[in-house]
Amino acid sequence: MKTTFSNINNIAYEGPKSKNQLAFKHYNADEIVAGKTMREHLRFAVVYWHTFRGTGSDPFGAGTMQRPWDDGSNSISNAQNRARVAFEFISKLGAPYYCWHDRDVAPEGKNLKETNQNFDAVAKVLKEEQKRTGVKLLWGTTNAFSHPRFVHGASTSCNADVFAFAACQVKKAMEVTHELGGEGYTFWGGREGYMTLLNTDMKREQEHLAKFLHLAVAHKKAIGFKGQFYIEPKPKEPTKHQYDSDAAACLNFLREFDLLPHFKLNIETNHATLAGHTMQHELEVAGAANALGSIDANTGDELLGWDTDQFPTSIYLTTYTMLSVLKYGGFKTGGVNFDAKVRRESFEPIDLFYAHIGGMDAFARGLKIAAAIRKDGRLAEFVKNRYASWDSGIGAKIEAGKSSFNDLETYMLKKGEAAGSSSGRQEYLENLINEFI
Ligand code: XUL
Ligand code: CO
Repeated sequence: MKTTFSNINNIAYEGPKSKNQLAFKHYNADEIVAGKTMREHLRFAVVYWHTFRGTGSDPFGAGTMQRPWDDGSNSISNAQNRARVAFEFISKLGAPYYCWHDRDVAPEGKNLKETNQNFDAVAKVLKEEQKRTGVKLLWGTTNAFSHPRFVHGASTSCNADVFAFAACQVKKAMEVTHELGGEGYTFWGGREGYMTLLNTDMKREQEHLAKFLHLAVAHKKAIGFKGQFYIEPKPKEPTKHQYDSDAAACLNFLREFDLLPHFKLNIETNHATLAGHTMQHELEVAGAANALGSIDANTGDELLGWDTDQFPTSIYLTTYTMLSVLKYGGFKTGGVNFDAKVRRESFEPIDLFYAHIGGMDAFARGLKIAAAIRKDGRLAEFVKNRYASWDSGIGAKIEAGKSSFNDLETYMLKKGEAAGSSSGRQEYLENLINEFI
């Protein structure tokens, strides 16, 4: 096997004083934080697509990545060899999970039958490598957006044959996920949206999307796959408007079509930004609906307006993310999946290590800081006290559903004014967070 990782040892925890860029300074997998090991809290996953298929190309230039193990061909043997290299990387990094799209791991054949055979041939190696290294599949997904057949979308295509083809692809990818012991399956609606409403029957397309997801739920049951289904919100790119535009839109869609019990959300940082939200906002929307499933960890560039998928290094970002994750009970089936790519300029294989180590350390710090803020208790206490008027008297009566507009009028006519609100203390709270950063 041709690999360039042979000169790199397993990445070890060396502590915050270490100057070694090929060591963890904060991620200490076995260290207990808030009752669980960091490994159990964070459940890191490496993505196959950016990390092993990313070429570094952009709209203005060709690929730049040096990947000496990859012969650039679409052969099965190249795909199988790439899988072995991927597992060498993931296990040296010490990430417990990985994620793929069907088309990342195996090449498309000349028809569906051949494509499925290619997938099986590579899945066999994935299974061997999972067994050899202990690395597990966090979730699988389908690429139903790159091939020209998906020009008008997949399940929302105007062409019913495209819906059928995408269904076959999801069926197969779900079956392979099941075979590999995957803990979840993600639906990101690559081109499920529109470029212009002039040619789009939006109602019909959304009904088709719901029908598609119901068929997936039925197939899940049929094959006995127990993993969690996720929807990944994103507002735009590649289309002008994607139907799964943000957490709130996804939840509304799932509720409208009776799909909510079957899905949780996979929240991605850069998608939140594109939707005009913070990651924290999206996590809170999902968490409040008991639908926070997993996260795609990355970040955007504040001066670039697209999905740059950079590795997360901001401690504020990871702190706020982990505050929400811990608040809603931590990951069950989900995890911190690095849907992130090294920059086009960072083309050497070793950059893959630097990028992931940095992301893992940033999340380890976010976890420790969030746990410390929760243990300190002042933030939660402040929020609790802020709503104290709801814990007794008129507030408790309203919350218990025991009041009417007439009651409230009697109450307020007697009282005369709604006074007594206290300061929101944003600056005080921002300073409190900074005490821990
Ligand atoms: C696209 C994106 C996808 C999904 C899986 O922006 O995030 O890679 O995570 O299809
Ligand atoms: Co993603």
